[in-house]
Amino acid sequence: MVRLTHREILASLALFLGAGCSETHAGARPTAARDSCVTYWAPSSIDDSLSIYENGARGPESPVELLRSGGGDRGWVVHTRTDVTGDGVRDLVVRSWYPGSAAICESISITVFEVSAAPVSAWQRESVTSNDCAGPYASLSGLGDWNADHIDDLVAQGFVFVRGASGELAEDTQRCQRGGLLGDVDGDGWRDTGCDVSDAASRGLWIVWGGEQPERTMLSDASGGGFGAAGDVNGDGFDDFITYDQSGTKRLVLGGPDREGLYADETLPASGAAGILAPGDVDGDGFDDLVVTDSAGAALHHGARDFRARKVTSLARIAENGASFTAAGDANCDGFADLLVRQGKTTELHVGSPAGVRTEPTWRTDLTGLVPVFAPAP
Ligand SMILES: [Ca+2]
Ligand SMILES: [Ca+2]
Ligand SMILES: [Ca+2]
Ligand SMILES: [Ca+2]
Repeated sequence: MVRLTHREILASLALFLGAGCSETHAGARPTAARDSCVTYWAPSSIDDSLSIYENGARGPESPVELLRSGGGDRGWVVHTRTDVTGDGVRDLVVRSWYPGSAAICESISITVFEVSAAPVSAWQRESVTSNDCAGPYASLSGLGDWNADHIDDLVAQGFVFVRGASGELAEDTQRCQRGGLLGDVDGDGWRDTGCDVSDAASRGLWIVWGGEQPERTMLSDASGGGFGAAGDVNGDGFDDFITYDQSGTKRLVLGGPDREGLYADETLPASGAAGILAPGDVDGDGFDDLVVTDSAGAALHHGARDFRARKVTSLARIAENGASFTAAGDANCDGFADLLVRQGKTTELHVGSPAGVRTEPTWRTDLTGLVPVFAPAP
């Protein structure tokens, strides 16, 4: 059974919607506890390794361990936002791929590292492999509990992988083109999931409501769009999320107890296509914030009781056009959510503060694939 811990409720997810933002996840509310801190993994395309960093007061510190197996010939893609083993702790899902020898086919392997409070060397591995030339698993996302067995599942390139009670990963017959955890939208203590279903019989955007007996509600009968978690931007205790349609228009939907009464509050941003990232509460005021990227640049939209009256802070001094943002969780363990900013071959950590994102980076690395991983909840 997967019940939400307090920390998991606060963990927001993110949305990759085109130029600007990287796929990511995050979320931290100011707290004296270290449980909001993250550990960093740096996938390296140079030496086929995964480096693990631990956090210090200024951010990630020297790598403490290296994994060298399973990276494949073309590197790693790491996904961290789901709990596929059902123990209440998010796991690390790694996709690695290998070029085919004869034709254009590639072999793709998805490996689940079970994350726990135990030393990393104790992690278990599970993997599935595809030799499907037509559809290698080029994307990965967490799905929440798709088949109602209280164990989180995965979506890889439109294929649903369900995790069985005995630990195996198996391909489901249903298609979910894009899916992901939205947080606890209806406030019942169970995580809820969004899914864009492309099957003709059930085409549309669906929400799978977590619970002892999970239910599904269709939000829209139009397929070709998707969801992204937004955290709780208006601080009412119900997680909010973003939907986007086939044209790319994104709308903020505020969570609430009425599953049938959800409505889109506004279009984000008003000017059109953009990336939206949910880093958590960057300024520590108790409202989760959003990083919105559009043609005018990137800005931090500060969460507020009335989100329409929110404050907006430009991030132009932190990143020029072309930079990508990744939620960093609370990398320096001060209770404020932080941002990773990647520009060219450099990744910088910009930490949150009461005024917003600090302009000067506290940490810099030449690793471009850095992926934050949340520490296990206490
Ligand atoms: Ca719920
Ligand atoms: Ca809310
Ligand atoms: Ca805030
Ligand atoms: Ca911080």
